[in-house]
Amino acid sequence: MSTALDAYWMPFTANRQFKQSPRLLTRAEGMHYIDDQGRQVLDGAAGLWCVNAGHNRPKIVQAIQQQAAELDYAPPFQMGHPKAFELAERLVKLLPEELTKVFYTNSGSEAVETALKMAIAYHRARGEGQRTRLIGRERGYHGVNFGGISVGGISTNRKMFGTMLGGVDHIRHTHDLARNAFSIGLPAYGAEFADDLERVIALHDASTIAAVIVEPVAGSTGVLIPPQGYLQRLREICDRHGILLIFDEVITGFGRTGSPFAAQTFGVVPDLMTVAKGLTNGCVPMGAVFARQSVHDVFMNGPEHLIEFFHGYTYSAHPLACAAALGTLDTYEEDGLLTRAAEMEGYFAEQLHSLKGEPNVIDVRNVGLVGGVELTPIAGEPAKRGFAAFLDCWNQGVLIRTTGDTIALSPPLIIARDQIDQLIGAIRTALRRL
Ligand code: PXG
Ligand code: PLP
Repeated sequence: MSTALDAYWMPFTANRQFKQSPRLLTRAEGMHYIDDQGRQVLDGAAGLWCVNAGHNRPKIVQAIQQQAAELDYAPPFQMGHPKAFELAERLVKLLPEELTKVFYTNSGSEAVETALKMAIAYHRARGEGQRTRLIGRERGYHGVNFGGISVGGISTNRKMFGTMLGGVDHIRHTHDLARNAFSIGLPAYGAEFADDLERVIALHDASTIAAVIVEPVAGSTGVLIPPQGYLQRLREICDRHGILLIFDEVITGFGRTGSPFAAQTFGVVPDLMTVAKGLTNGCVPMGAVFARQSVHDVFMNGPEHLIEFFHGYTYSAHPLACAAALGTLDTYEEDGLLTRAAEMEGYFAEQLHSLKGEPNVIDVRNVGLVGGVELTPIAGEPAKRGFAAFLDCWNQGVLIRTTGDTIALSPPLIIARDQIDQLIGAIRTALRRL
């Protein structure tokens, strides 16, 4: 391996550790990566929560190749191309019926910024321009741009970056090890954590609040499953106070929880939904915001020659991304992948929860094909045990994701039972020798 590693400043990476002992992926197919040593590595993370249909699926590859040769780029402002419209129509058919409009971005982070701006502009267009406050949740992850880290609740992603957005507050997170450790599926306790929104509303007054944003299942912070009834209660409180509810489904979208979207799995429909990742199976960067008709329609006033929403990206609705997304939806449909997590959930949960009792395991959490295994931190050295588990699994030919001292599993939705066994087996082996 002769390529110098010096120039590339890697994102969310321990750069010095990596460059001393690099982990390079060179090919992929189905459930596996191949590394630069020719080793086969089982993908327990769907890349980074995004390759839901598995790697290098032929329909997606062909769609991208053909599109690149046919229409390389089309400006998205005041112009269009057919696949952008076709994709939006296809997406709306998968969504809860209330969500009928699609706005394209290039990432989850951009989808979040877009949704936050939409919420504020929506209230202003309705004549409630004083509703500018945004409410997030502790431990939330909403990407890394300024709006997203402001409403986000991960302190390491916030502390270095100054004061961020003003007018933001947070409700408490839903993690409750004392009552809910080792819950199978949705924890029984904690619907009342939603009432913390009433505290924040009482403090600021509802008339100042534009929107509340939460992940239906918090992913990056270490897989926090919503307590039974929690999301319903958030919805009720938002409705009572005229506050928009935004679900950030960047991870949970496209089949991860057993339905196309977590909104369907949990039976709660937001006003705005952000997605990315699985939208294109991770193959070309793309995100989107889905909006209720009623939110969209508020913007559609004023003279018809004027732009209604002063927002968009050079690469919104990029032809390659639209083609990749259409190929992805075809693949999901043909293989029944948007509901496959519901079929596999029982077996996955059984195997995952068999890790209870292994050294340092203090909680196991699951929904659909998402799993969390929380480990006791090494005293005074947070995240060290988690990282050691990651490296150990990598050496065994299994890619997992760890965040702090929690292992987060999100395998491609095509995973077979024996591959679930291999994944859990590698973690068990790692835990026993750490
Ligand atoms: N919202 C949510 C809920 C996410 O999970 C984003 C927004 C931002 O998406 P982009 O495409 O801008 O990265 C995400 C992204 C991890 C991990 O290790 C998760 C994400 C990104 C990086 C690492 O859990 N999720
Ligand atoms: N910076 C400059 C100087 C630009 O001209 C643009 C877009 O025209 C941007 C940033 C934003 O880039 P994008 O639309 O890819 O987000």
